[in-house]
Amino acid sequence: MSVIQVICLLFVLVSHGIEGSDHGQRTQRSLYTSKGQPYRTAYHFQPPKNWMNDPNGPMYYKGVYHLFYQYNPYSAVWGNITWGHSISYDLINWVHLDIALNPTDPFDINGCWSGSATILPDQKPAILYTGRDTENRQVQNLAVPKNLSDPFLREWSKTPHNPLMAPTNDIDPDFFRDPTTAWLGPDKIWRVLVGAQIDGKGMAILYKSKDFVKWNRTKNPLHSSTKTKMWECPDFYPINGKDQVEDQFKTKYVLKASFHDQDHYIVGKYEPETDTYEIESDFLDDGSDLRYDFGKFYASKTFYDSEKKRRILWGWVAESDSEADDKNKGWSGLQSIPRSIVLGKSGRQLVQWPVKEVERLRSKEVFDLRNKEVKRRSVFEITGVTASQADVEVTFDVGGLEKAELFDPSWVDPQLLCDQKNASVRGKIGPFGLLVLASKELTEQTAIFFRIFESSDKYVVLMCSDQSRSSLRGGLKKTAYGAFVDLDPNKEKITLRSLIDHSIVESFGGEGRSCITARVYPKLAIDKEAHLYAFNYGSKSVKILKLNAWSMKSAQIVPMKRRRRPIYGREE
Ligand code: DQQ
Repeated sequence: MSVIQVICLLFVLVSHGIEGSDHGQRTQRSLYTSKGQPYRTAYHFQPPKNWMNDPNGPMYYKGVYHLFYQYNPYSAVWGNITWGHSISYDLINWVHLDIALNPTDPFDINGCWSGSATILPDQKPAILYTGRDTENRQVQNLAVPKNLSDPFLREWSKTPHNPLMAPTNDIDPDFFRDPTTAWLGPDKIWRVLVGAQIDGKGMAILYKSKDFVKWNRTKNPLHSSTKTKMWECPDFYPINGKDQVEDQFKTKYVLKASFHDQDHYIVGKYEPETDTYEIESDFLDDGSDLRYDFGKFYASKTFYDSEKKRRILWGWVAESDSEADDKNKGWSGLQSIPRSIVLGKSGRQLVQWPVKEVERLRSKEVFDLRNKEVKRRSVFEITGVTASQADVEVTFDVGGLEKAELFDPSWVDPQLLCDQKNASVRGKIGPFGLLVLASKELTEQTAIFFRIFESSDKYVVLMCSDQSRSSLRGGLKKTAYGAFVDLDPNKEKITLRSLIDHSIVESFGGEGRSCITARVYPKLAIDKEAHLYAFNYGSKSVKILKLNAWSMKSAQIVPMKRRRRPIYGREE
């Protein structure tokens, strides 16, 4: 964005009177902590109160990032679903606007469910979303901004042609939803995918349209699977290449489907002339699928950021406490820190990294450690940072690999393996990593760690995020999430980054090749009582080449109010 655009935006914001909250003043967290809200986050996106699930229709439009989300305005549990709406200039600081889509018409009276935004060639944004109609059928609808000169696109009108896509005889009206962002083929015809289940098979049905209003279903779905049930929130996009039509089809395409509470993806080549998708691997749903995140992360959606030429991924991070807990808290659900997503060097799988903008929240004080040997069975504290609100990056150098334990080829599912070999199970090379949201005496701790095994032809790196000792509170799940990391420890160092924010820990292993997000609800390790440690419970020492930890400032995630103070994301 040019300087002139920034100045114009600042002017627009001041004239619209958006209330910001200076650091140290009101933030989404400080609004709540006085009311005993240890789990409210400080820099992850959440609405002021009530229920939130899927990210919807994220887009960058004329200098502003928009995030819509599935939102229940009345309660902290799922229901009465509308589209909440917030805007940002930097993907980190947000202003909450009024609800963008409410269930008002026969074609969505029972809920405005998930969908996506498409920027049409004449620079007009359009939203395709699922409505539940008067008969509770799932149908696909179109909404467009009422006033294109409003920079925040606050009001949306639903076209009188709705519904544009309705379930036909073979489509179960309960399994037909969540349209993707549409794309234009070389023939100038629009394509869009809708998630479905037909004859017990999960699939992405393909529709085509010349005018974005009249849509025809193609004979075959773009892809389907006998191994899965309903595909929710499909996503389909070129990776590596640009989204411009000229070279968009020369690159690989990712197809993501949400099922089984997890976001799975495959990579392949898309042929727009025939609308065929030639895949490199398929969904198997046996624990071996490629996944965006191996922890709590669902119904995600990407969008192309035309300003910074990057693809951004958002995912819904649900609570893992009880419904009664959510009602007590008065809220439920977070969004992940937006991640920039690229195809890794191997060309086989994706690599994700928190958007650079989040680093502006890092405070000046930093814990900086180099070349420290972490002896076998040892732990040390990382001091001087606010451990409940931190960003930690660490690089390990692991030698003596010939001592690694043997890998059993039947260990296909990394989560099962992390469950069996959680952080308290000592090993040879590993477990080593971080203990986050830990109490002083370590009675509470969330361990994020690695183990290295030797298989017949290579070393296997396992990454775990272990909640078995996360909280002294009863009734919480004690899952240990797991992922294999596609790296050769003989040739590469092992890196870990964790974003810690009161009740969420997002971890990125192997420079973002494997990601695990966890929800954590400590009883002792809250706010100033939280501590951060590095540990090695293996029988071989490991070396920390570099460890940096920063306290994180709170983001400004606040409702719009008529005040004079401006807010925008480039002020620091
Ligand atoms: N959430 C929406 C649906 C979608 C599901 C309803 C996925 O459209 O399939 O809130 O979490």
